[in-house]
Amino acid sequence: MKIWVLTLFPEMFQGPLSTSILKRAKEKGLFDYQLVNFRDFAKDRHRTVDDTPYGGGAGMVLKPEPVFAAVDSIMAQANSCPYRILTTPQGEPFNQRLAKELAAKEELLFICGHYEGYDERIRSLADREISIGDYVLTGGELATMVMIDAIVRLIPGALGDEQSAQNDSFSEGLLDYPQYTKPAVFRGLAVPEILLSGHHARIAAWRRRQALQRTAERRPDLLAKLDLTAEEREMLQQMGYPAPTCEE
Ligand code: 6GU
Repeated sequence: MKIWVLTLFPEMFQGPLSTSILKRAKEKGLFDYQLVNFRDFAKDRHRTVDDTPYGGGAGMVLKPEPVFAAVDSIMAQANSCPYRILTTPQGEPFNQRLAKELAAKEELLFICGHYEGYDERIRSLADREISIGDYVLTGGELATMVMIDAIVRLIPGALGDEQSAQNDSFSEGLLDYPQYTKPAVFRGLAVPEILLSGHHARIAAWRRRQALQRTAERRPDLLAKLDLTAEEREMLQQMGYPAPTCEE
């Protein structure tokens, strides 16, 4: 996978992209990235990227010309046609399903919005407008890094253990079950007996039950979207959670 990032602040990306899983994924050749500063595409002497809004009002707005010129340049260099994402708090909410969808693309281009906003015509450059949550960031850079992290770890081979991405919270629409490691008792807190039993089928059933319970307690909104088996509905009922039904 190739990831292009259009940003006024390429230096912000150095930490996350050169650490841990992302660093290793790049070293393994699983993905590559290129940071492009669209200020380099501003034509005037002062390399201006923003201007005052038509119609008045506070703040500055990103100008279309440097962003369009930068996207043109990237499209000319790209191998395939990158799937273009515009970061904006007004976008579609990012989630694990979207991360999986984007992880299957050959080439991505993130356009990081900044300042108080951008000229509306910039939106026409994007295939998708995405937000990472209902709060306002000073720019799209952190949102882009969050998305790159969630996407790249899903590329086969990026995580050491192929199982671990499948067991993630949300991968099946459920939160994760609780995990423990040694010691068996720590400060009086014991690891659940079942996990020490070596009984794989019972452990799997316990984990499923824990994941269901956790999701019911913390994220009933997720539970409502699941295709539960009759047995799982029964299990939830016994734990005191009303069997959720999906009313279309
Ligand atoms: Cl993608 N951009 C900005 N500026 N703020 C956000 C966001 C994106 N997602 C949530 N808040």
